[in-house]
Amino acid sequence: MLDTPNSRPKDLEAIARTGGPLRRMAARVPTYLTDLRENPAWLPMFVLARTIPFRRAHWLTARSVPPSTKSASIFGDIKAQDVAAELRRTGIFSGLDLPPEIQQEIATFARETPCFGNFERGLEFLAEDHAEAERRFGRTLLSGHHFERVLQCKAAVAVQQDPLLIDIARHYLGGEAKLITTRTWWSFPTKSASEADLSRASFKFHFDLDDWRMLKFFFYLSDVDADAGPHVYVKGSHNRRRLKHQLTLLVGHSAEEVLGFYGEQNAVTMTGKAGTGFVEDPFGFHMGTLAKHTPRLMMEVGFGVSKPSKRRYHGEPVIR
Ligand SMILES: O=C(O)CCC(=O)C(=O)O
Repeated sequence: MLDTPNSRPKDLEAIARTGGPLRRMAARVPTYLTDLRENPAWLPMFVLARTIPFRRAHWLTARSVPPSTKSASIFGDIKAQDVAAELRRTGIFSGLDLPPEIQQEIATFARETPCFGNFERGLEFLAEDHAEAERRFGRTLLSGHHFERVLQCKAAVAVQQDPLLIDIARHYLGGEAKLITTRTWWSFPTKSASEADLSRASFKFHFDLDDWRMLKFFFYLSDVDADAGPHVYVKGSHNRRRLKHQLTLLVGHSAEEVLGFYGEQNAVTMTGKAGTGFVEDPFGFHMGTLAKHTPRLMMEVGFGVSKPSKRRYHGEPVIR
């Protein structure tokens, strides 16, 4: 989930993220139907994977881990077992930093390749033209995704294919772990957002429910300080769940409610220089915050255990 509202009521994804609970659920119905048509096994996952007993039962089906490949990783000598152990304990591991030349190549690609605003393919612009694009489209543009264009970038593909990532995914999720997402996107600060846009966009803790067991690797491709939209993760919330958060239909919950239960001291704000990388179990509560002054450029590589959704693969809410 990303922080991308805009003020037009016809934008279902914006309502789905920012409206009241009933409107949010109703707005997601077409998306759910698309998922169901593509993969009927999505429905039991969607209904049951939010509950701890069913998740634990599913985890018992994990296949054993095949031997690691011997090929060298761009991340150096990090042990997948150690990362998986930390993931099991806290839900997040940091210290997977990109080599500078890889970070620079992806950042250059992202600057030079037009992106799509607010997940809409009709809103295409170059990141440096963001202010002009907002005027041209008459819309607040909070995000810009490159969708499948990311695969034109050799360095991004090298990250996606790095042997350490699949090795960590297998040690954590089981031998059947497979690639399910690869995306790059900008999160833009914007002058034209109303106060309402900003307050809706900024803080919404949520958990991901795209598969039974998932892992997401995130890489900052621009420097991210407290004002550049850092990612926030609530440690421990991946395997301890308030009953209310298991029986809810909604994945998003207020910061007050989440921090009140899982503990403010467990919320980690991930800041770091361009190239900083971390991996998390996205069943734990997390969120992206709004970039206040400088755009944030991010890459995500996600792993799961089921057939990947075509819709989600490059971050697209619904394939239109
Ligand atoms: O933008 C971010 O930092 C968070 C992305 C996110 O919430 C997600 O991929 O589920």
